[in-house]
Amino acid sequence: MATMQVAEQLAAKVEAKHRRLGLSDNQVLEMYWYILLSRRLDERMWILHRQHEVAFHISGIGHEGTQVGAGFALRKGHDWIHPYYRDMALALALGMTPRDLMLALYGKQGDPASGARQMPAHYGSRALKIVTGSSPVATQIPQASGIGFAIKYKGTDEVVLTCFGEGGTAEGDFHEALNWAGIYKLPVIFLCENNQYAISVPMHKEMPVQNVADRGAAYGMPGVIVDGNDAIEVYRVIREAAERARRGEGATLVEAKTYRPVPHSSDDDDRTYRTREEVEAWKKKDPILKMRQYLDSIGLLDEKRAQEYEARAKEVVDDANQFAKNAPFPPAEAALEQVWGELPKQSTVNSKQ
Ligand SMILES: Cc1ncc(C[n+]2csc(CCOP(=O)(O)OP(=O)(O)O)c2C)c(N)n1
Ligand SMILES: [Mg+2]
Repeated sequence: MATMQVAEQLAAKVEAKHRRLGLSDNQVLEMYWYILLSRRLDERMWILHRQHEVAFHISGIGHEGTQVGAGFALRKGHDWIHPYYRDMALALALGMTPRDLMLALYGKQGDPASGARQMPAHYGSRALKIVTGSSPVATQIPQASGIGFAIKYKGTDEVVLTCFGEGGTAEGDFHEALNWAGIYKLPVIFLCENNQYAISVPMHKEMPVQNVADRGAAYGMPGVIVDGNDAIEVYRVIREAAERARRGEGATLVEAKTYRPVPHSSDDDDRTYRTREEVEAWKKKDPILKMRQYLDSIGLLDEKRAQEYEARAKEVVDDANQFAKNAPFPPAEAALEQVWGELPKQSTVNSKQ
């Protein structure tokens, strides 16, 4: 019986989906690591908010499969990323560190996204070509088309990925961005992380069509639907979109169907607009579970190894938490740096004036 199981596992491994897609065993385990790390970091951020350690948190819980799948399909520090506020796992997969993200959460000196000027979850790193966003929903989408235009103009082989929720597709910015990218065949991947809600508004009140992907046709680009809780599937779809963009065939709209099992933000109470049964049903399709089941089925992650991953994640999260907690706040005069070329005369913040 044991021999049978080993034989079955070996056969599954040979045909394992990630291998057929060109991902090594180490890479797929690394994907699991980032999904898990993001989840544990995110959970800690919720706790810190409830302990009044930090002022605000907006979470990527539930979206990690989509984001890590997408991140692995792109070239770190080479392709451009224009994320939105749920993209913590994407930021991690592309090279931002838990310390970076905790510094932003605490608003401490050294936050690479904005030098502690922005709210948390405005992910950004100049070195990694991650463009920090604005708070109004969907503004990053036409900016990503602009980056796509610049890439095409310069003739480089970069692509740009931008992410947004399905609620964001009701904004004019979304339609203008896709129209432009469609006309000029820009190397852009539009990734909609469809979690079924825009805060308390359910999808059927956000748009008159069944799928966000249906909207691609109106702008002359493919609209692809993917299970957003299946990181390997997302990897496949985003990689295809990136290859298409690099061949000069233009943009792709990808809709990753997923769910946000937690409230919209630290300031939301989701019990007012959806049932607990609905939330529990989605938790059964959680991206961590899905990846664990897959890795287990091909003999790559047994219980013991999974516990080692958990212990390592806790260590990394503890370290980032302590690091940011102990870090200094920026000096008051830093608030005006990189805002004006010349400080306004009436400025009282800068003691040198
Ligand atoms: C232009 C604009 N309108 C409204 C808001 C308030 N707001 C912040 S997030 C959000 C919901 C967006 O939903 P969706 O695009 O589906 O993304 P999700 O939060 O579900 O990931 C809203 C209405 C905003 N920030 N900007
Ligand atoms: Mg949404």
